[in-house]
Formats: sequence, C-alpha cells, structure tokens
Amino acid sequence: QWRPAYAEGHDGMVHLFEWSWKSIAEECENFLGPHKFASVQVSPPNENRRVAGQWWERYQPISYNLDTRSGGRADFIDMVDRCNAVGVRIIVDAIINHMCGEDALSGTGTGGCQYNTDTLEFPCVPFSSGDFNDYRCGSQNGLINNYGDPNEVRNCRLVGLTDLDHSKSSTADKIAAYMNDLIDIGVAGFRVDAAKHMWPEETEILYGKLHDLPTGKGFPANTRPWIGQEVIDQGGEPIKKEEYVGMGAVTEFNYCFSLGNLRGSLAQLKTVADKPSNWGFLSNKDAFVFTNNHDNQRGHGGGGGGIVTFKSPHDLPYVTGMMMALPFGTKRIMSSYLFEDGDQGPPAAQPSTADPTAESCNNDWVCEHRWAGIRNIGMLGGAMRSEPDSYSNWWDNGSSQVSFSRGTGWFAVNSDAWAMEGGIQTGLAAGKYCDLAQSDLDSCDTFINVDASGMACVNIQAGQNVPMSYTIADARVGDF
Ligand code: QV4
Ligand code: CA
Repeated sequence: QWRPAYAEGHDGMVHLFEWSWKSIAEECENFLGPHKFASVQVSPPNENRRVAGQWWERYQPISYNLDTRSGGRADFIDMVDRCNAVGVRIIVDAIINHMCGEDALSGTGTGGCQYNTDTLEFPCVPFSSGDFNDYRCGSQNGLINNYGDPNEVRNCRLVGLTDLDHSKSSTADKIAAYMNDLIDIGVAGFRVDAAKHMWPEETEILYGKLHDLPTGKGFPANTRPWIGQEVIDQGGEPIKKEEYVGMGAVTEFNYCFSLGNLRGSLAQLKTVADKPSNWGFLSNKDAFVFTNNHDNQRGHGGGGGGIVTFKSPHDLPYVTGMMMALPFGTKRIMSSYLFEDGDQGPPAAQPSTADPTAESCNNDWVCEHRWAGIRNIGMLGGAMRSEPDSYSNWWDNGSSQVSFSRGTGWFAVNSDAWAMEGGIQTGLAAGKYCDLAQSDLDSCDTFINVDASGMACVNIQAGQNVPMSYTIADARVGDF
C-alpha cells in the first residue's frame, strides 16, 4: 500500500489532469510507455454533478458509475488494459469523503443519475440520508468552519459537500465495492481525496476491504493497491499527516515549498535523502511528493509562495529532475492545461498525442511531462529505483551544483550562476552514453563519455536551457 506496483525500469506518476480515457490510452502507447513513465493519475472516473465551465465538478460525485466527460466505462477499461500492456499503471483519484455540494439541490449527473441534496438521495449508488454524517457534525451550519476541531473536519461538510459516514459498514461496503470494481478492471492504486476529512481508523477498515491487484491482469500475487492519501498538513492544525501513514502513503505538501525555495541551493536537499525527519518530512517510504499539484498551481487548497509550476518554464525541469533523482517519496509530475482563472475547465479540444517526438500537445495542453529535461525522467527514476533508499558518489559545491548516482542511473544539475565543468564520478561502467537530459535515446545527439574509472567530463553552463545531465546503464550506446 506504500509503494506502487510499478513495472521494472519505470518510475514517476504523471497526473494527466482532465484528459479523456481515449487520449490517455494513446499517450501510454505513444509516449509514456516507451519513455518508461510508471503510472498516470487520472481524473475521477465516477459520475459527477455538472457545473458549467469548471474543472472541479469532477470532485462532486453523483454515483459510482464510470461516466464522465473523460469517457464511459468501456473507454475506461480499454485505457487500463492498453496502459498496463505498455508498463504504465493507472492510479484513480478516489472521491470517497463526500458526494456533491449541498448547493446542487436536485438534478441529473453526467451519467444520467438523479440526486437530491435536501433529502440526501443518490439512488444510483444507492445512498440515502442514513449514509451521511450530519448527525455526527456539531457545527452550527453543518459546514467545516474550524480546522482546529478534528471532529468538525471529519464529520462536517467540506465547502458544503455532503459528507459520507464511514463508521457504518453498509456505507463503507458500497464505497469499497466501487474501489474493488476499479481494482478488478486493473487499476493499481488510488489517490485518496480529502483523506484528512475522514477518520484514520475508519478509512483503515475501508482499505482493508479492498481486493489484491488481479493476477489475471499481470500483477504479482498478494499485491495490495497503492494508497496515496491527500492530507494537507503544513503545520498549525491538530490533524497530522502521521495519523495516516499506518495504511498508505501520504502527501508531503511542505516538500513543494522546499523544492521551490531551494532551487538556487540544491546541495541542501542532500539531507532530505539522508534524514527527512530533520525537515519534518515523512519517511521516504511514506511520502507522496510533487513539485506542484492541480490545486496549489491555481490557488486552491494549500497554496503558498515559491511553488514551481509550468509558469516557471526554466526551473521546472531541473527541479523535477532533482525530485526524481533523490531517494525520497513516491513521485508525481503535474501535467496541466493553460488557464486564466482558477476555476476554468479544460480546453474543448483534446491534446494531440500522435507524435512522440513533440514537446507540446497543442490545444492549450501544457504537457510538462513531454518537456525537454522532463521527458526522459521516468527512465532515470526507473533505473535508480533499484537502489530505493540511498545514493552513491555524492558531490556538490556547497551551492547549487550537484551530482550523484543511484541504482544504474547518474544525475547532475547546475542551477548556479556559473558553469559546472570538470571530472565527476558517475558510478557507471566505461562507455559512451546518451545524455537523456538533452536528447532522446532513439535520436541521440548529446553524449556522456565515461572512462574506465567511472569518471566523466561534465559541462553544464550557467543558464543553459536544461541545466542538467543524466543517463542510465541502458542508455550506453557504444565504447568510449
Ligand atoms: C459553495 C460555497 C460554500 C458553500 C457551498 C454550499 O463556496 O461556501 O458552503 O457552496 O452552499 C466547489 C466550489 C465551492 C462550492 C463547492 C460546493 O469552489 O465554492 O461551495 O464546490 O459546491 C475542489 C475545488 C473546490 C470545489 C470542490 C468541489 O478545489 O473549490 O468546491 O472541488 O467541486 C482543503 C481540503 C483538501 C482539498 C482542498 C481544496 O483539506 O482536501 O481544501 N483538496 C481536495 C482536492 C480538491 C477538491 C476537494 C478536495 C474536494 O484536491 O481539488 O476541491 O473534493 O485544504
Ligand atoms: Ca468527512
């Protein structure tokens, strides 16, 4: 439940926020699989309330039928099969704390199911008033007003979202049935939305009801689904991320700020690998990490200064590189669309996925995962994953030039205002390697030469487009 069941040699979860199932299937086959990304976090696949022009309608469930603007059940199953076939796992964003907002009143969801938030009827699940938490909520207006009161945070309505009661086994069974349906289809895990708003002991019982991943879909026997719980703990509230580590990984939001604030002094991040607790971080195994997410890139949930997003196009690739190379956490890369305001929904046209050499997906899809410097980072992570907890050959200049190896990969970065030049120990066997930070393996034009003692001449100029150099044992293209 802590480490996802990734295919060997793959790493990195790409959040294809608001992509259709059809486009994701194509992206798995054309790009993500060949580039050895490990998984895709998909938008919530279950039926939701319709709210014109917004992205966040996806966070207001109406039923557990797989029917949204991303596609229907058949498309979803096809996507899971096609992605699994090329070594890319599907991680579902599971909205299980609540159903839709009380302001929805009554109507029809994206799949045609009815709902009524006055009587609390969701007949397609079915849920009715007995499945909801209001009787446990002590707040005046039924909403969460005070994050200092754990009872309120768990039992009352988050921004008016009708709150499910996980203490009732009949309610929990229906949620587990939804998650098990997805597991049986071949999904490898879940990003659990709003986990902080659910009681840890109740969610643990719920996760206990989940099936193992199906051996019939190629997973090893007795593999538990990965669980990555969204708990925004930036300090200062009584609910702590540590309450949730017993049953899965947990988001480490403060790492977004560290990565952003230290982008000019990357050498300091060594201690994140050595002793994450010095930073107040969860352990390597427990942490779910990212440079930015779909909320904090647009001023929703857990914002703050210094976050690196696609709006910092020079910095995002090397900060992402550092995150992927360090032995810390299960890593997620945000893949965004352009927006003017924080509520705006996705572009009308889907991303273009056909050309694997393209670094853009057009039609206002930013596709950070295809950018130079980021596009081969899954390969690097996959090679490094064979040494999950440590690193070798660390070198830094005390400022922002860093080099180290891990597993069968080697990584170097320079975000200083002066050049990084000279001999560096890569830990690799002698040979000529493709520099995957600068070039794709099948059309490589930038190389790293490693001598018999493992040394390479590194040259990363200040301010160069992608101020990184990295490669893996499998990218050896000839003799030195
Ligand atoms: C409105 C009023 C409320 C009123 C309510 C009912 O604003 O004052 O009480 O109606 O009358 C949307 C609207 C919000 C609206 C609500 C209910 O923005 O104004 O309330 O719907 O209709 C996403 C968006 C939210 C959105 C929600 C549901 O970010 O803006 O709310 O989806 O569509 C905390 C939590 C953390 C959470 C974070 C945002 O601890 O868990 O806030 N993050 C996750 C997701 C996030 C998602 C949710 C949780 C909810 O990452 O994307 O919220 O599923 O930090
Ligand atoms: Ca709750």
